[in-house]
Amino acid sequence: MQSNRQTTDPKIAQKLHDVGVAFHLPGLFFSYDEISMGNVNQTYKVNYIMDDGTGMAKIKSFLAQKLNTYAFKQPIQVMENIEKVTEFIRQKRPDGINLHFHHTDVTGERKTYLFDGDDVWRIVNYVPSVTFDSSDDLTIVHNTGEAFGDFQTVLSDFDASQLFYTIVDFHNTRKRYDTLLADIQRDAAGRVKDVQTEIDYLLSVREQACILTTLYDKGDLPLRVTHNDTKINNVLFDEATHNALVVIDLDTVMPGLVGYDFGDAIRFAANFTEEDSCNTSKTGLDLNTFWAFADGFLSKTARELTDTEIETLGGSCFAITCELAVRFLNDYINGDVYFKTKYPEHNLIRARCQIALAKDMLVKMDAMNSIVKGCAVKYKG
Ligand code: GN1
Ligand code: MG
Repeated sequence: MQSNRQTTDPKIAQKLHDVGVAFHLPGLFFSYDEISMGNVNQTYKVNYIMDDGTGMAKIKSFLAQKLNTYAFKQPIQVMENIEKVTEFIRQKRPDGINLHFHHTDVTGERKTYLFDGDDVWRIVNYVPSVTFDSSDDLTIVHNTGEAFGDFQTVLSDFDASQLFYTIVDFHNTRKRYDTLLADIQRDAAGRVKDVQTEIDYLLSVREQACILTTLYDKGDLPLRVTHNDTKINNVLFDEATHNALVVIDLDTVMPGLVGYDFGDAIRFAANFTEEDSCNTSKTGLDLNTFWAFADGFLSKTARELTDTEIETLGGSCFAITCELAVRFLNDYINGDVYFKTKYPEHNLIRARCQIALAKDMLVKMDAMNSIVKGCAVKYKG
């Protein structure tokens, strides 16, 4: 579940207050909670008191986010993508729960971002909800699969050429490997000598891990509009019914392959352990969770997917898991410059956990492929 940390740092409070003024948030700023979810951006729930229209006070909250401009070098392009995509979804689903990004008019122009000299900020509506980092409840997992499948379906007629590549080659596994190899040569933090086992494993499975990149380069997989960061905690659920409400974290919505979304979701949700567990003897793929997600996802997408796309969904889980192992290991080697870390070996532990998961996926690949095939037949015929 999402964990919020109650803090009262006066500097942060002042900054959030000022950001709220720039975005014309109504009412009186009175408190904030730091939301500790997410490995890249910094998120705060900001709470305002205002008149409820009858002279009584009510509390209304918003989410303020500071974008990580190390990860997102072109934050304006990120916000332009998000504005286009959220507007498109709102027009198609006017009655659904949607994300609304607030505007400034600091320079006479309405913008969904504020550059305050150091950082880029944005404000989005707060949706009362609950999130999950994992779930044993297969209905919740199924709902997550439906939500990400539906996200892709609703954007299937969105013109992908309108979107910037907010992080170029984000899921280009082969380029991720190339970067790892270059950074091993640089050895900026002097850590390569400690991670030879991990490097050796990842290089030994390189071609299998690059399956999506290879098939795309051959022209065998179509480009779609994908979310690209399909962790289960990027879906908001109704607190009471646990129905999925809305998909969040649209920073990486870009043209992509269906396997990116399917593979990343499984890597995160169907692992017996958290993605940064140091107890890798417990790490592995839970086939029940896999089935629940696959059934939900394919119930929304199977009719649109090509046979080749469906055939590569199982392999895409292995690909994206290895890709994340490469990225975590790469960041460890570089001295932890990209992902937020809680302790010095955090990225190495994450990489080891992804490697353990990838190994278990290979053992279970036949079962994964059979489940995908069964779901596809059920929904596609
Ligand atoms: C980052 O921001 P967050 O926590 O949703 C990362 C993803 C990784 C994930 C691993 C822009 O996602 O690619 O899969 O951490 N996002 C970016 O937890 O790099
Ligand atoms: Mg993200």
